[in-house]
Amino acid sequence: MFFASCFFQSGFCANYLSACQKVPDVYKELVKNLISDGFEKGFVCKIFSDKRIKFNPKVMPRKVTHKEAKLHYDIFLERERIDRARAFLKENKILFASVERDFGVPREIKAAILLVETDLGRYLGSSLAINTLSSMVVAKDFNAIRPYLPKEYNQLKSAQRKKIEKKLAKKSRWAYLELKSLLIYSQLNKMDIFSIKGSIFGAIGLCQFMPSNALKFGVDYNKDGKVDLFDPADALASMANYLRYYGWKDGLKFKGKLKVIKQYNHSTPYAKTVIKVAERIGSS
Ligand SMILES: [Ca+2]
Repeated sequence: MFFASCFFQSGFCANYLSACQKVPDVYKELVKNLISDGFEKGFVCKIFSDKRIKFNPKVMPRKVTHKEAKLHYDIFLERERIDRARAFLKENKILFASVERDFGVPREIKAAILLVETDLGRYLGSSLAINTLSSMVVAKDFNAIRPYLPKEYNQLKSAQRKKIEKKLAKKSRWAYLELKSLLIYSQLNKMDIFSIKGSIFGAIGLCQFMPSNALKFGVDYNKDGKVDLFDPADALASMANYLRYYGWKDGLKFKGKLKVIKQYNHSTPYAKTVIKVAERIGSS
């Protein structure tokens, strides 16, 4: 079918072939896999031959050595941040009330998650999600990422090395699924993939969803025909939709709340911080 259209539309064909030839070597196998998984060749080659496509081998070591529990969450309890969260809630009062009515998750919890995740939208990540996820997919070889690992990883025993190699393979497979979701998300919502910034692990939007969750839980709350997680209305409703799916309901006790919020980020210090921040936002 493709070659037939190539035959009749030689201009398109030439563009397509030259785009595929420009795909950097590091991404050739990835592009091949995406095409065999059903993505349209022209679409994938155009993206991966773009000058904005970068490979960052430092992404994967961060994923392998990341320790969530060590992060300092206390900063989110600072007065200045709580005040800003309260002001944000006030500015978006109608939206928060509407989402709370439709999904039943308290506005203070949502504001607290927004504060912790993206500082209320101030920090949405500095890299393009496509680059972060693609880099993670291909950076699965231990020797290739070795220079970027912390010193303690320099002299690993064979069993430890095997463990890391297994972890790399697993994270690479995970990143591939997320990359596919990101491509689908951008197509479905007609978003330019090069406009989608992400966290160091490829989470996107005000609510910092991984792309697979954007597809599963994303809500077009402002009814403009697309799920835009960079839009406060869609981001808040999607977040509430996610929390409701994982068991948020009225009357949850502390342990129940903790359990649901840990589905958002698998860290007890994170979940405890969100609850504390929400309490402070709500108290006058
Ligand atoms: Ca929308």
